Amino acid sequence: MKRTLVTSALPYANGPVHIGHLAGAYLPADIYVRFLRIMGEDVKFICGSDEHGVPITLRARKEGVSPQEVVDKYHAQIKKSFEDFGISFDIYHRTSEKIHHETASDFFKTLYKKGVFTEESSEQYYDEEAKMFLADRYITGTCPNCGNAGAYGDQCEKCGKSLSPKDLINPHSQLSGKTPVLKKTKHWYLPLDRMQKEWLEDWILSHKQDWKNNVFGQCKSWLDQGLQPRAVTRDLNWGVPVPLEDADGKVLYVWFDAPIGYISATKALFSNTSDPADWKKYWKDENTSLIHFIGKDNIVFHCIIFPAMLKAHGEFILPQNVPANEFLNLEGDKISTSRNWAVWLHEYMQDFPGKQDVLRYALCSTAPENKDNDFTWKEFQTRNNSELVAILGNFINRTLVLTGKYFENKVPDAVELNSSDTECFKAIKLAIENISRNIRLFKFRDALFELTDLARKGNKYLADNEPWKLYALNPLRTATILNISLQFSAWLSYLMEPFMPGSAVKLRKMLNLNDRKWTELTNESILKPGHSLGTAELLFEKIEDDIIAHQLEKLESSKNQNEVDKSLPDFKTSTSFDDFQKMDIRVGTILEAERVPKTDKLLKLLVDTGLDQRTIVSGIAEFYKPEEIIGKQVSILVNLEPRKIKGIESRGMILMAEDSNGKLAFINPHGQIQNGSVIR
Ligand code: B3M
Ligand code: ZN
Repeated sequence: MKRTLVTSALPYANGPVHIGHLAGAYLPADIYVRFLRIMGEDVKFICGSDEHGVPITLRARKEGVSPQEVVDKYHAQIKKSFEDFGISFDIYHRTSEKIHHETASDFFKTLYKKGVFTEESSEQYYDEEAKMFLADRYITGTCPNCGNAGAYGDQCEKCGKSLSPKDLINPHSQLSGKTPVLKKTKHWYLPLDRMQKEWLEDWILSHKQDWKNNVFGQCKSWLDQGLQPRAVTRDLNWGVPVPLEDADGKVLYVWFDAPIGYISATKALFSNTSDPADWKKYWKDENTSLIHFIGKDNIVFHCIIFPAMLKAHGEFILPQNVPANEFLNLEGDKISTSRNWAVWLHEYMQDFPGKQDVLRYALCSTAPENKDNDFTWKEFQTRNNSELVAILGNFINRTLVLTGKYFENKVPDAVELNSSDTECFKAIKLAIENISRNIRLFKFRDALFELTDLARKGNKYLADNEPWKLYALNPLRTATILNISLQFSAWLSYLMEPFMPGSAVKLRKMLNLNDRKWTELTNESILKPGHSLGTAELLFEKIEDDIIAHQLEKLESSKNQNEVDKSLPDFKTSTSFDDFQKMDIRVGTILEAERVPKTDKLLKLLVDTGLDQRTIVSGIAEFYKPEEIIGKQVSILVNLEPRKIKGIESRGMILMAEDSNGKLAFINPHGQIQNGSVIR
């Protein structure tokens, strides 16, 4: 029997889940898994909270609690919101569990003993009082570029300069306030450069046909730039300890341990069954298909790093597909946790109790499957009122009410089918094929369109035949029309299951139908004449304008009342207008972009300032890929003194906005404007 293991990205347990997460990694996976289950296939659906890494420790510092308290709080909230919404994981686990620490440690030890890792020592800042090495953001000092006293180890707030801790003048630790010392530290690296040459490039290229273009394209650009060795350990005290003698105070890099969380969660799933070793069938058997559902920002970890780890280990299968989605925006703006610009899943459940399927339908209909897309409350309302209520709900309701009215709520006989009747069965057969094919191709939008189109055909068939007018003249013909409309309804109740499971159950109750696998539905006429129906009720309800207006007000007000983020830097000392006037800031366009070799953070840009073209080195590589920023208009400080950075003369600075988690975003004009325009 076909076996499939499906995973969804493990959400960081440092905040709630929002609709962007659902659209990206959880809803498509749930649709896929529900479909495989209905097809009678062997599938397990794995997820859990990702509870390590600097974002967790930053959140803990911001909230003045321990990392464990942070993950306990958000793990519970995330787990509950998924359950309430109906994402049907077989297990929702967590990486702070012992079984995960053991699994990740064993995995690391296996690679270590096989000599997979390279080891490199380097000098890093160490806080002798706090007795710990300092992550970049835990070090502040004076910016060598502009003299700002509050610059961080990875970037200066004031001039936006990308820094490394050793660039800072008079550095001091954010933990103890003391001056840190440089101390030798060793880390272990995954030799992705060597693996690319040996097998990884060929393996990725072999997926050109079956992986989505957006996924394959991103992997190809990573390969073209040349993969670099990737550190798999960190000097942190929160995470999975590195299981080696000379590694105290070091933990596994969060992106090394987190994907192993899929394995440990599968182990946990089987730990209380009759054969706990059964988990191996899903990770070590070549007959299993491993499918990772993620957002596009996780592609490199699931298509390059995790497969490299699995292959190096030697006992595991590699992912068969990674159907990553692009990003979902909200009302024309990026969803942002720090700016509270999001529709939180737990809040949706409070505001729209029982309407999980409406959000599932809206998010699937507008899913960012191949490009970023936008969620608007207006479209949410339209999808509900014009499609779910006016087509699907209306058709079902009229069919059931008329059957109750004319045929004592029993399925009437179909006699002497004409061509319009037989066309209906052809439409049903075609819809089953198209929905199945599209789901297996991870084209959930297209699959859902087929479902809605089938309902539209049923609705048209009923409207064209007007049984409510016909009954007095020709009850036999009316019986046939309603019999066929009831077959439509019965098929819709099974075909909608992967997309809208709650409505499927509700409709089957009205039809007095039991749950069945699609493979058991061998006859086009599911409902036999004489079958008693249940009680008709509305499948969907109209959403009124005031409900939508309230959501828009709530969004706007939450953006304005954005929580005062204590980890944001304080305002700087006041400055004079004359000082400000000395800076010449222009709009410019990025013409070319490439990574600066052997650096993680730097991009070399060629920009058009309107008056000239010049090279600028910018510390944005962790947030932007070169190919995605070419042509973008940006704000540039053009009269900054030129500086040599990694041997490249950089003439000016791209101005960036940075949120409290250190994420960077361009400051660009709203709409195109002439290059060289002066920013005042
Ligand atoms: N915790 C979530 C993210 O990057 C990250 C996924 C881990 S999957 C193993 O949004
Ligand atoms: Zn500076």
